[in-house]
Amino acid sequence: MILIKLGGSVITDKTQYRTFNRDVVSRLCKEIKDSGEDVIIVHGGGSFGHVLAKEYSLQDGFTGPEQVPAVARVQHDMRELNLMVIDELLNAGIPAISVPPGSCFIIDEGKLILDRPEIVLSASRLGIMPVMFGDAVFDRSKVFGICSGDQLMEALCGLYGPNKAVFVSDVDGLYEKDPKTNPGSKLLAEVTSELLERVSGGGSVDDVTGGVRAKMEAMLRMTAPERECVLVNGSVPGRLYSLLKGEKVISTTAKGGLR
Ligand code: ATP
Ligand code: IP8
Repeated sequence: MILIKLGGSVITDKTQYRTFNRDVVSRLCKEIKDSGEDVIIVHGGGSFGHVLAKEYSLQDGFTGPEQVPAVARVQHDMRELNLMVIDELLNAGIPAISVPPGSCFIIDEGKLILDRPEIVLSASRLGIMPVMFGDAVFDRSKVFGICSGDQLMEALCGLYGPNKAVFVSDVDGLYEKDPKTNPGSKLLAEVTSELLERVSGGGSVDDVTGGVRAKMEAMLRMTAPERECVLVNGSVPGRLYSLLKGEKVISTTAKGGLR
């Protein structure tokens, strides 16, 4: 099976609070359906999650009562985004349900703990895709925190043991520098721990979960001899479909684990 994260950079406009890229999501859902592959999708927050989380420093946990309405608002906005993604999956003919990560995960000592795996497993055994997403989640020591879609990918990798993990974003892969601000930057077909040290890469806009660097670290941790971990551009029509069908496409593959 294949795990796919639809990144916030491709499903939303990360520079405009709560802007959903419906046409792109609709196309990506059709590409996934047409591939005929057995997949589970996770999605990121984009401008439905990062804007308020950053404004109220929700990633740092509880620091003051002014954060409390923002925790509720981020959960609200993320559910709205998730239901819009689910709508497009259903329209594409993929039975899918919303699984807010707080319903089965808790954060403990900075780690995401899957304490109720039967919720996701019951859905997937029935042929229904449980769709999780980056969100504000309760934390045993910091009261709450932000769980990213990339962390969920790692947790689901442990649960399902996929043979491929695909991270869909709005760039062709990992570059030496952010291609949006450095147009001549070189695309890396493969990334290792050593190469990642030479890469510069926060998010292109406000991002509370570590941007492309944290994503590459998660991808490197997920690598295994029998598993391919790839970063691919979902803004280019047909590219995700081709990758799912096993064709070689422009992308970055993580190799060799995180050292
Ligand atoms: P989200 O975290 O909201 O789900 P995402 O998973 O799509 O979003 P981002 O964390 O936004 O991914 O990372 C992708 C962004 O990182 C790109 O839009 C790109 O502009 C930016 N970026 C910064 N540095 C680099 C780099 N060296 N190579 C590639 N992209 C980079
Ligand atoms: O977009 C973070 O998840 P990500 C979600 O996968 C929020 O990094 C709520 C900021």
